[in-house]
Amino acid sequence: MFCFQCQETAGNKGCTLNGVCGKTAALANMQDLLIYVSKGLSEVTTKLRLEGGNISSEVNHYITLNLFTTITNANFDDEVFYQRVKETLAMKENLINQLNNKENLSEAALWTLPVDSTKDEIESMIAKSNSDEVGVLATKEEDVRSLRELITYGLKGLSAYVKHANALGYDEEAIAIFMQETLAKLLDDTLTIDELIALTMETGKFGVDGMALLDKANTTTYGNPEITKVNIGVGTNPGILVSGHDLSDLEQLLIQTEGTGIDVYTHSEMLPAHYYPNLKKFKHLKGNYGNAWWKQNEEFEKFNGPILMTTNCIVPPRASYKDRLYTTGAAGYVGCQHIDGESGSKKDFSVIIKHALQCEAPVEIETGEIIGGFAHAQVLALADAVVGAVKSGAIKKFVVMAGCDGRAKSRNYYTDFAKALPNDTVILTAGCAKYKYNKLDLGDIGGIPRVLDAGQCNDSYSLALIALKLKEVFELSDINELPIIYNIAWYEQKAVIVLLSLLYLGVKNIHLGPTLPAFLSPNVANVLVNNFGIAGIQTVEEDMDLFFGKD
Ligand code: FSO
Ligand code: SF4
Repeated sequence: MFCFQCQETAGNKGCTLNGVCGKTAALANMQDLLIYVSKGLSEVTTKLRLEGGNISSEVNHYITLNLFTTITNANFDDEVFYQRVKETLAMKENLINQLNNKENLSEAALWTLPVDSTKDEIESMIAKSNSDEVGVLATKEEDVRSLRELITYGLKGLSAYVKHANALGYDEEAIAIFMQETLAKLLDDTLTIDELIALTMETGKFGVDGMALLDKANTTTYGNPEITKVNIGVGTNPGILVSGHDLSDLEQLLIQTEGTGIDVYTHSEMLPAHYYPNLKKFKHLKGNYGNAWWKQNEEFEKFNGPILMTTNCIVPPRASYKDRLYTTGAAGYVGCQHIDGESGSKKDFSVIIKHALQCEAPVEIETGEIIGGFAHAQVLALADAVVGAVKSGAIKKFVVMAGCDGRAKSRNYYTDFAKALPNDTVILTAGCAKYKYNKLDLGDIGGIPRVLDAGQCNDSYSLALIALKLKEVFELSDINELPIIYNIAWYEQKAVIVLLSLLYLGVKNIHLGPTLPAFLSPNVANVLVNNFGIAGIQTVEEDMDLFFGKD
């Protein structure tokens, strides 16, 4: 195996024996094989479209979900990958038969399984997944590999956002076509470095489109997020804890638990669900339990009731609660029950509900409230106050601290950084990075809280819209003239698409930590540094001096 797609990769170089995330080498290779066959299928869909053929939304959604399933911490179940590889190959066979011109297809598009038996099929998949042709190191040239992986991880992040939009009935074929064309291009050895850099930027453009689509899906379905205080304590009823990002799964669970005496709690990235009018209306949506994804071992143990993982960010569960852990959608873990159901279809959560009724109420691990709901519509409703505060000098700077949280001790930087910020600064956040400072009492500026939480990682889109609005109000010609500092924490591939989207929107001088991605080769990192001013982080003291000047 060789995997360096997330920030916690071993030695900030690459996981080679097994994953820091808990992924085995065999699983890592099988995930790479799924990407490989998805590229092969995408080559065929792309060629068929050029011949005027029609590709069904079923195929589009299937490829999207393949990418999502390989995101860090999403799915640890080998069987799921065997099945998806097999189905991907079957779809491809069917489409290849429709191609008029079958010349010059790549090995990824041509590879098939033996037809004899399931056992042979799995052995054949394993052999292929272990071969040199599959995986990151199949690309020998370092800069080409770096750009190919940067684009692949961007597409993986984008796939998650698209899948959530699809679940709510929103779709944009142009995004699926771009994703497939790009996957096909990643097999093309004739692409130059410059062409790959251009493709990276184009990925950022579609990142913006994907986040816009999800924003439309979420706000049309559930209303615009509004300022909301969220309880972080617990009640006395048994509870179900919902983690991940899929609002549609949460809504269905809320409907199915109504009147059962069960309270539903959000965890980690599901916290922003409380901000949506059509979700907060459920009285038994009781509060948010715990913190960011990486603390789940301890917190899930104490929760007492069943936990539903709707997307990525599963930490291999302890035996003490493994039987209470359920997965759905792209998430999966061997030995944990998976709730089936296609994207957006009606799912039956009765087994979880029955389980919850036999459980004790959660152990209270903290008390109080946190405040959020500052997505674009809410902030624009407060625009006069915000603009007034900037004009009067009450707010000197905004600091975008969106992104992810993670296990590394070095991430305490973000807590210390938030504490050290001058009192006339406001933090704009989205994603699970917020758990590093959203329970600090940082106060407010004339009633405007100093931490404005827009929502999930995809709601970084809201932060971009807010920046664009401020640019317009202050009549600036360049978004970079705004008094905004970008100090973003990353962990997995959704943060990659957020980064590429911000670059596409023209944002410069983004600081990225706690480490720069291992998949950036020195030359590719230089391109980002020279063209976009991308930089890492230093100590809090050094960064305070850098951003605010020495006293
Ligand atoms: Fe991931 Fe980051 Fe959204 Fe967190 S991008 S790690 S759980 O912010 O959330 O999916
Ligand atoms: Fe390592 Fe991250 Fe890959 Fe897991 S996802 S194997 S931790 S690089």
